[in-house]
Amino acid sequence: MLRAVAVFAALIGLFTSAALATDIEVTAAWARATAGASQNGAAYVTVTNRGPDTAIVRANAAVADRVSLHTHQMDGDVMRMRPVERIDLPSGADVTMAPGGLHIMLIGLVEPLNEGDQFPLTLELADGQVITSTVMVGSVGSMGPADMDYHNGHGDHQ
Ligand SMILES: [Cu+2]
Repeated sequence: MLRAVAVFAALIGLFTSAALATDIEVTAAWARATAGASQNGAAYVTVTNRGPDTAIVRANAAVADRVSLHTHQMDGDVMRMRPVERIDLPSGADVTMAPGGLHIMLIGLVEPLNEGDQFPLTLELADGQVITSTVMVGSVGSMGPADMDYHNGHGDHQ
């Protein structure tokens, strides 16, 4: 299992800015390009926690005026986004954010997110750790790193 995790992390290493802290690893950080004139966006990360229970309690990114932790919940027949105070990172678990579920809401984007862009995202954890990852921006309909051409998308953007 550890080997599989390591290989997976290596495969998507170009997305990844592994935390210096040893117990928490962000193995994917991505966003969709914004559609049309949308002022808001969302980022998604996968976090592996090899340490004790903790939680994401805050996120920051310079690309947006405000960044908040969101989930989706059914409200009657309608799926709506809701802010959450924390996103739990249980010990030993992988927590994967994805469209339709947990996400990091980017409210009031400074400029649109375009496919191929990348930007830093900082996560603050309940135990005081601060982890900065590089978010890769995929297509408007991207479902995650697996369908993003990260080999061409890395490193030499202005
Ligand atoms: Cu949201």
